[in-house]
Amino acid sequence: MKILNNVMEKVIKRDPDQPEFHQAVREVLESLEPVAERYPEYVKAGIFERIVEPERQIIFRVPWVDDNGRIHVNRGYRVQFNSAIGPYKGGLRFHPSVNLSIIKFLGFEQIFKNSLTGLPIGGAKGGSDFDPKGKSDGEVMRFCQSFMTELYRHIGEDTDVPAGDIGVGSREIGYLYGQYKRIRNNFTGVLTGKGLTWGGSLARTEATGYGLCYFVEEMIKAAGKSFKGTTVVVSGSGNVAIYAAEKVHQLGGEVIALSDSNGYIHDPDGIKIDTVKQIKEVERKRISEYIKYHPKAKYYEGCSGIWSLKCDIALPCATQNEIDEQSARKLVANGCFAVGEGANMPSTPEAIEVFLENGVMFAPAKAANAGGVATSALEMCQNSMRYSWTFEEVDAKLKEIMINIYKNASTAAKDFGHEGNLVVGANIAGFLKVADAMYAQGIAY
Ligand code: NDP
Ligand code: 2IT
Repeated sequence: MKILNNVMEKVIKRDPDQPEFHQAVREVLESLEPVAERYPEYVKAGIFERIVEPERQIIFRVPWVDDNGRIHVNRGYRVQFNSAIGPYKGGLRFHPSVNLSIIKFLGFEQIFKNSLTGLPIGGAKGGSDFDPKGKSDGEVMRFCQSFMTELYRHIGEDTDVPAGDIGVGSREIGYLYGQYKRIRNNFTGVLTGKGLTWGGSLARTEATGYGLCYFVEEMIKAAGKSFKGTTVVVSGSGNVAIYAAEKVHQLGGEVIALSDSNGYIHDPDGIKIDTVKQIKEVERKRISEYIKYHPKAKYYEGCSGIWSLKCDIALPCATQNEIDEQSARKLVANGCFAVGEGANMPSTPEAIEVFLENGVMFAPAKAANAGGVATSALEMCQNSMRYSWTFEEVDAKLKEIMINIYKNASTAAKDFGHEGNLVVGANIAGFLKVADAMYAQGIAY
């Protein structure tokens, strides 16, 4: 019998309606079986039971008024999952699909990801079922102000430091920060992803996408390969996707497709990143607009079709569970040799199984997309020093961090009998540091 089965059973019994959270916990617990065998003291100290239960969960009402004077009510969340190794840290997601299961899965993964960065940050996540799409700047601003009017009492530069995620970019961080500062009357690094003129870090915008490519580059280098001359498919067309695509180009690969929640574009001549930035970052329009600028490119409705395009490397950068078993099989059949997860949990467990069985090099999200939060931690560091580093300095630190994460995850995989399996390696390497800290800090009787 597996040692950790009963932990999983309790998680399901306690919250039977949280499938995404179960999915994230199951994967981690399965990876941690050899750790539970080697360290019975962690089992005895209840580390596994404790780590799957958030330290604190806050759910609150967010009322706001639209441009026509109508009142709307959304639900806000902040799940402060684990503070063993540093203040709670993790993004805010504004998307209509947001619920407690999704915020808990993201917060849980964040514990291990943040630990992997090597920097002193705990795990958290938050957000709302508010949909910024189609809203005016004024509406987004009033929503953010209302959201922060509750959130401010739960966060702080040494307590909990939120950032962006889906639907929360520099505009939203600006409105949230303005409201925090107004209420608290202090200028501190309480949020990351701030603008460059008010405490933001150079390279934070690019960090998740760039970091993903640095990680994948290191992973495929071990097999004697590189991005040079490869064909790459990137899903999504938001913050992570855009800067992953930009870095792929810089490293000599060709990105041929991007998507959004309506469909995908295929440009066999290579996606023109400047056009995508103009459409998505400046105009906030749909990715389908791309074909107006580049008529040789084609647009297809529906997002999953993007995985049937022939490519060498796939970088899912949109959302959870976007690659299922069928899509994974198509990628394998088309000769894809590496997958790097820019999004959080974009591959289903069945899809991961297909990749591993077929020898596809697989970079799991916790490790591969940790560059965003790592650079957030570098932003916190610069805020504390009241100083800022150059782009080159931050980018160099980011690259070093991603290479170290790869090394630590592959070493842990080998050490615990799963050589080459970075899913197991990242989960174990991330866990050990947090478990050690929880063990040392004891429990309150
Ligand atoms: P953005 O809001 O900037 O972009 C999200 C992209 O994904 C958009 O193209 C969006 O399309 C698409 N998308 C969102 N939801 C869905 C859905 N349900 N189905 C299909 N497509 C969807 O977010 P980010 O780029 O910041 O985040 C992307 C992923 O990366 C998320 O999983 C996030 O958790 C993860 N991540 C982000 C980090 C960061 O620093 N920003 C750090 C680490 C991970 P549309 O415009 O149509 O909604
Ligand atoms: O999923 C993630 O790691 C993020 N959205 C970034 C979190 C952060 O605090 O920068």
